[in-house]
Amino acid sequence: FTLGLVTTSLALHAPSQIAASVKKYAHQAGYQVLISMIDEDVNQSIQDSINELKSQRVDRVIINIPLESAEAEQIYENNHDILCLFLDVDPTSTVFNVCFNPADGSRASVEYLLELGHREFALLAGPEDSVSSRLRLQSWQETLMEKGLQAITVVHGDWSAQSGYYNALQMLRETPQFTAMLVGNDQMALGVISALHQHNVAIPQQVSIIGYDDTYDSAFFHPALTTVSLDLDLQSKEAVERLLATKNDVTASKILPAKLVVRNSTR
Ligand code: IPT
Repeated sequence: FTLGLVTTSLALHAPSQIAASVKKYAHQAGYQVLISMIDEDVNQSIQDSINELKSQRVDRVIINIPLESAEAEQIYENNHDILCLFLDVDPTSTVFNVCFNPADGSRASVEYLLELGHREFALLAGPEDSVSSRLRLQSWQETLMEKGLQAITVVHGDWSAQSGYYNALQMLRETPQFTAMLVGNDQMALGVISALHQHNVAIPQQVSIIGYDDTYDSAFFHPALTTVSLDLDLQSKEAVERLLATKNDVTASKILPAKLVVRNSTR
């Protein structure tokens, strides 16, 4: 038995952790995993990947590509001969999915920083064309707005440490008055930490930083990163179980919680 995984770049920590866990749980269930990696979220190449997997007699596929609800529904419509489960869509979309609540952890991180007394916020979101990135940003902004606050700057990176580094340098040049930064993922936070260290900005004494993901490395950043923890292993487990348990297209989606983990990058 073979299960398919169509995934975004495995150079990113979260998708590579997901791929490792999908493989682990599929193996436990007696399934092999065929992985097809896509770099750009172009609809056509996702279909190419799916076709490739179909030609290898795969009939159940996990799709970890950031997709708008309409795009995911289109993929579902075009592939009635296989069962697709999506990992990176809006959890309220109608397609079969196992996704994280994009609001709970984002909200908790803003509230935590507000409790610590922060008022000057810089927001470093992920790419604009990623639905999870947009929903995280939206929750940060809504939570600030409820307190009558607004971020002093909002910029977008591409999830990489390098983009975190360069965006942080830009913020230091243009809007250096921030005392707290919310970052869309831990890899970008790693780059931010590096830029701040270089400019002798002390973390957390001068600037607090909260990341997002809590991948395996995040506790070993310097300082150890306060972040929103996504249980990617659990997401993979739920996805494999639900995909394999499904009979006659009776699909049960699931929303997983995300929670703030406080370490040493905030005060
Ligand atoms: C999401 C990660 O949070 C982010 O860091 C980045 O790796 C992105 O994936 C890549 O698409 S996790 C996803 C299951 C929402």
